[in-house]
Amino acid sequence: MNTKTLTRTSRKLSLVLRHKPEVIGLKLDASGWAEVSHLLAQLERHGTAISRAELQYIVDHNDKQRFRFSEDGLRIRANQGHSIEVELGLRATPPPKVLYHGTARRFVDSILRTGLERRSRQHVHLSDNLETAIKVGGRHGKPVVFHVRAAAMAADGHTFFRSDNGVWLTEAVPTEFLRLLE
Ligand code: HQG
Repeated sequence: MNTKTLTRTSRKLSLVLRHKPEVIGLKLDASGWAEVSHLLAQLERHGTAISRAELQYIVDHNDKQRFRFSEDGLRIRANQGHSIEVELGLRATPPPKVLYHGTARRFVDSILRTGLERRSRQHVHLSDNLETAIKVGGRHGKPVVFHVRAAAMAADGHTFFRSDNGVWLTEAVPTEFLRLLE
């Protein structure tokens, strides 16, 4: 599979496993899992035929490890990033002292007014390093980074989760825990 096809197929997987399974008539269970055989059949039916081995390759080589197979290899799901309601079953985990959130400059005023909201996704996404935050922010425009006092939030009763691919997730970040890094 060449790089272009790989990226295109990986994007399609993000779409159907996180946001719109219905575009290929895919069914996810309450925890976001799809049967691999059903996924491959529906992809083929909708013009994106790939083999089981190619799917394995995409899962193994995905830059952010966005997807994972179940232990028995029969099911697949996205590790995080869902907009559809799924129960990932992640364990509440104490966060590090500081986490980061990258966003675009044009969202700053609004974020300083209302805090970080999850918007269309299930959680606000945070990273434990600046580099990732800058990259995430760059997807939306000129990147800026917020410093999040995560341990203080946890002490205040906010719950944090860490997805299988290392993204920190929480419901919302109130303004008092946010500081814009200049
Ligand atoms: C912003 C990618 C105005 C928020 C990344 C963000 C991540 C507000 C945007 C994952 C706001 C939502 C998620 C407020 C939040 N006012 N804007 N009060 N609160 N926002 O894409 O965090 O490559 O849903 O700052 O790596 O950018 O897809 O979230 O800019 O892990 O695997 O609203 O997606 O992963 O945008 O990215 P998104 P995100 P993948």
